[in-house]
Amino acid sequence: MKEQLLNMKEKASQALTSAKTLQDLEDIRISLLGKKGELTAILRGMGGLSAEERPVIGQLANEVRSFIEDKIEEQKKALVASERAEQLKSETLDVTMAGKKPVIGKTHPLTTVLEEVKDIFIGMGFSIVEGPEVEYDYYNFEALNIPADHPARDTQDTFYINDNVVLRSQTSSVQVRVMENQKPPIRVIAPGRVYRSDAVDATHSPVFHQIEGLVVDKGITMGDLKGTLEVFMKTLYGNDAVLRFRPHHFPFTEPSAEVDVSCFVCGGKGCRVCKGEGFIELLGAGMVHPKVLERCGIDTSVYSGFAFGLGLERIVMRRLNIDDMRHLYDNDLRFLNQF
Ligand code: 2NM
Repeated sequence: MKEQLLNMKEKASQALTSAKTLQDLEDIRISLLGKKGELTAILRGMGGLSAEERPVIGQLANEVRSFIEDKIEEQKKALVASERAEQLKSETLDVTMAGKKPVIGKTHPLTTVLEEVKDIFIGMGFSIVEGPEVEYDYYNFEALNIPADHPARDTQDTFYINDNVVLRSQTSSVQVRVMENQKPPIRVIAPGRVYRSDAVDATHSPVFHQIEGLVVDKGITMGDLKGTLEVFMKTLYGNDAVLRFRPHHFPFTEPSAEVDVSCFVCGGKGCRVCKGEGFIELLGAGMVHPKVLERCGIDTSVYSGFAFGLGLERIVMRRLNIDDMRHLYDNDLRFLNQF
């Protein structure tokens, strides 16, 4: 029996040392020290021992039991410690490691330039106004002195929702609404989407963006228009920019002008960009037609005003040297990420 007990101790020692998990340890404990375990089985033979041998074997059996129990405790501690060490290792955070760069979008060039233009006019005391893109033909045409037989009203040129409702072809409709609802002094900028029944090509799109300005107050003259546009242009194109006014016709302004800016490439000498002109067409402008003011309930014996309108796409294309308008709408990141 002594042999058996010592054997068991040796075996137990090896098995416990190589136990990998707490469950392994428990399994071993049960198989050795449990009710149906090895030790119980060995001790069943105690009955056949002599009176001298019995206490000796009994003591040895106790020693083996407590050896195994100690060994289990010891091994348990070691396993728990190494598990904890593993866990700590796997959860280690290296705060010096380079971070993952999040992919952030950026502002579309149309928006960037629009914001810039808005800022310039806000700096001169203008407010930003918005209005409906689906508009009564009254606000888009009639109120702006564009009569029923005007070519702009042709279905070739304008998208009609029904006889009285159109997709606005200019944001002047917003300014008519402002003049109807606000007393002068009025200083507003109306940026937004406008629609024309045009085929898509490098310089045309059925949807594009306009920025229109309107000032109505006592004693407003063409001089105020020139001064305002001068500040706008010089802020946008630099102090060397020179404006040129050419006589023109719009139904809603009188007198009307087309306004050019000196070529930002050659400075006015003439080059490929300005096609030898030295100037580049920039916007339309004029003194608001008395008929337009009167129809909005503004007394033309007291008030006068100027207005202007420009296409946002054209300014962006020129600024960023983009030769095809379609690039601005394709949402191709390979293109957009260049700006
Ligand atoms: C332009 C050119 C000239 C314009 C006129 C008005 C209003 F509502 F006051 F009559 N708003 N915008 C105007 C004048 C627009 O675009 C080329």
